[in-house]
Amino acid sequence: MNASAPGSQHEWEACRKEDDKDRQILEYRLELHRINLLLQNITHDPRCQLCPQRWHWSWGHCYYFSVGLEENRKWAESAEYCIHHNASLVVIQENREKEFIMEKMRRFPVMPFLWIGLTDFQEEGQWLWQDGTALHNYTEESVQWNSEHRNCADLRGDGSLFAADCESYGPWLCEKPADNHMSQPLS
Ligand SMILES: [Ca+2]
Repeated sequence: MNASAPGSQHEWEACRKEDDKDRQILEYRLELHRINLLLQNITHDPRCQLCPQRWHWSWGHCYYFSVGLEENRKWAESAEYCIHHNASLVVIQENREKEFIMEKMRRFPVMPFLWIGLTDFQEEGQWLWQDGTALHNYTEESVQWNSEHRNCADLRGDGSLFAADCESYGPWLCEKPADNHMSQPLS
């Protein structure tokens, strides 16, 4: 009988609405929690990062400067390091790539040179990049100090290239394509 009284009915309706509201708030909080977890997973997921840790992204590629991170190596050992990380010693194809590298080199206090993926040990004087392309195809620069015993090119901070003894120890620069689709430059 009490339940049918107008006052009680009103109270019951009010309670039900209050319950609905509480349930909705609870649902929103759960949803928020789920979204937070999702965001946390995404941002901590290495697949969502453009480059591995300590690699630098530029125009769809990842670059690794060994300076301050690894002991200096001979040219061939440097190349091996890159291959081991699914990369190669850098092949400088464009001006903007060279500028990116030079800009990075300026930030390191001590970086006399970097081993790069350019050699002439197949044929003296025929400088070839690791991908088989020739030096003169895309840049005016010549490799200075070349001789029969200097078959590995090093890159200086001012962008110039020098021939060096491949057995010398130095820092190096690896390069690989960034494999995440988000890393592609916007067109
Ligand atoms: Ca040479």
